[in-house]
Amino acid sequence: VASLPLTRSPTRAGAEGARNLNRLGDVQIDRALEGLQGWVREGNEICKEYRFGDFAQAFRFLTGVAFLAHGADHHPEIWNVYNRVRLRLSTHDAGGLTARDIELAQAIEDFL
Ligand code: H2B
Repeated sequence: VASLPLTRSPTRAGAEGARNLNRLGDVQIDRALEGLQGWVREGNEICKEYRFGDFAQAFRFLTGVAFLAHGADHHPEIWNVYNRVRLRLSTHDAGGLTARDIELAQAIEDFL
């Protein structure tokens, strides 16, 4: 494919500079999830399933997620069938959940 027109947003947390790879504890994760509607914890990941009106809406959402992920240099596992989207987030470099996962999930919710 030709170059993607994805530009990095300098305002996005985690885009540049020192990377926080401190794993969050169970209590911190539970507290963070209270503010993230529909997100659930599954082991070392947080996940959410979205349902849209049709494929175009689902993929419009995913296109926005791609920009957010690229800007944050943090990338969800993405699953899509027609109007359904599932996102899973984990910090592979840390072997668990970190603030980067929570921040990207929050940015995705803000964009929704
Ligand atoms: N995304 C996710 N979800 N977890 C990571 O640990 C991660 C990432 N690491 N995106 C980043 C990229 C790292 O591998 C690169 C080198 O910045």
